[in-house]
Amino acid sequence: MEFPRKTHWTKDIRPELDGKEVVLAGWVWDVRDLGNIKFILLRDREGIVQLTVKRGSVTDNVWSVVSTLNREDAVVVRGVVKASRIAKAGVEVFPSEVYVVARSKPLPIDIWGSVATDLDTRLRFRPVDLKRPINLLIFRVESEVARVIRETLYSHGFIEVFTPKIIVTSTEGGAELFAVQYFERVAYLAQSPQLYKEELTASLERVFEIAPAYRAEKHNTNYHLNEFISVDIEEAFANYMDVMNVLEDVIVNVYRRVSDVFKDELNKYGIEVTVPKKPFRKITYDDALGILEKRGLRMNWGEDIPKRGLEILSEEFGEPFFIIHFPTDIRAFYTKPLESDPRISESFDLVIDGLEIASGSSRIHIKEQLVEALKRRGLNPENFESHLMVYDYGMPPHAGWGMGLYRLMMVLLRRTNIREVVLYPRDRFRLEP
Ligand code: AMO
Repeated sequence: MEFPRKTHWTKDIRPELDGKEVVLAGWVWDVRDLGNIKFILLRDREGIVQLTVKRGSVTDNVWSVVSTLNREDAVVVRGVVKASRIAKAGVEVFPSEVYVVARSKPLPIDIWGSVATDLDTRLRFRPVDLKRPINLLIFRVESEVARVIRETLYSHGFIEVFTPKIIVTSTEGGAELFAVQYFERVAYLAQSPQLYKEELTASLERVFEIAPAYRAEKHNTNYHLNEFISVDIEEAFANYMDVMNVLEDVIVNVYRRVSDVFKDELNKYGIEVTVPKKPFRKITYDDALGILEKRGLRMNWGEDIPKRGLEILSEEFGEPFFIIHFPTDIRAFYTKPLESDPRISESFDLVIDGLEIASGSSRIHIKEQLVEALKRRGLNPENFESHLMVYDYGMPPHAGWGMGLYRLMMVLLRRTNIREVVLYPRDRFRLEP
């Protein structure tokens, strides 16, 4: 079927366009039939606009086509914009041509909000669920978040890189690897770009990557997935304090941009975005243990702080904060110990609303020390030969972090389940759609 090309998004249909001819395209959100007049709400990615069709003012053909419309039929509409005092958005469109380019069956789930559907069912019908206006908003925000992260990192002199996701070594602990058959050998899906991004500091100096990471986590929680988008940076000639500073900029810019661009739309769903202030509070691991003890959560030195502990600390501080100086032994082998006290490390986690959003550190850049660190953790340096090579040729001191994009989206949009901010989540039990 021939049909004209879309000229405007629904959100662009404003009273200022009064009298102008436009071509819209999207889906029938709702039809209100008052006999000789029909109101059709047309939805596209950016919003909803009202089409007004009066019998006698349109051709018989348009009237009969419009009479057959059902919710979610895909349509292309040519029409004239009219400023209006009665229509909701102060504007409506009077169609002169209507093309039904695809018909829709009744939907398997309710996207209009009259019936609540549980998340499991929604994810089963995810391609349909994604038509819901809140979801359109979530994923438009996610795109903007990725954009502002990129802009901020470029402004700090980083360039975007792409490292292999099929690899041979574990970087973040062996238990969580997915094995893949790689012709006659076994390979693994990358848990993070860690070793590659570190190697790149010896050539490209400041790099970042936004890419999937794969972890065979067995726990099925509201904030773990088996595939997630990791935002990673690594910077040469820098330490953990320097890269924490970059992370603060990223976070503040993300919150500010989302607040600037989406404030009104988010308010409709009761979502408020409060822009945090720099610099973020920094407490040491030891301080954290002290505070938790006072609040009745006793921990042994050297244990990882549990989720409940992070929640208590967030209740205490409100704003995003860093925990720094973790015990060296609970961090990955590449983490640099403090020169003054090697039991603790130049490491940090960023916590927002009781959730770990990012973690990072200064790295060991001296080959002998790195080999020692591998051995201390029972890892065989021979398996890391291709990585260790770069340390022979002027490896600069460096530091970096990794941030879970979906975790950031969760706290930013105050979603309680990470799956809400993922198009097609991969968890312990979900491999499709
Ligand atoms: P880490 O293992 O802490 O550090 O991961 C970095 C960030 O990634 C997110 N994340 C996850 N998000 C969803 N589902 C998961 N299963 C999951 N696992 C981790 C979290 C976490 O803070 N290489 C280091 C980073 C570095 O030091 O540069 C690393 O991977 O938000």
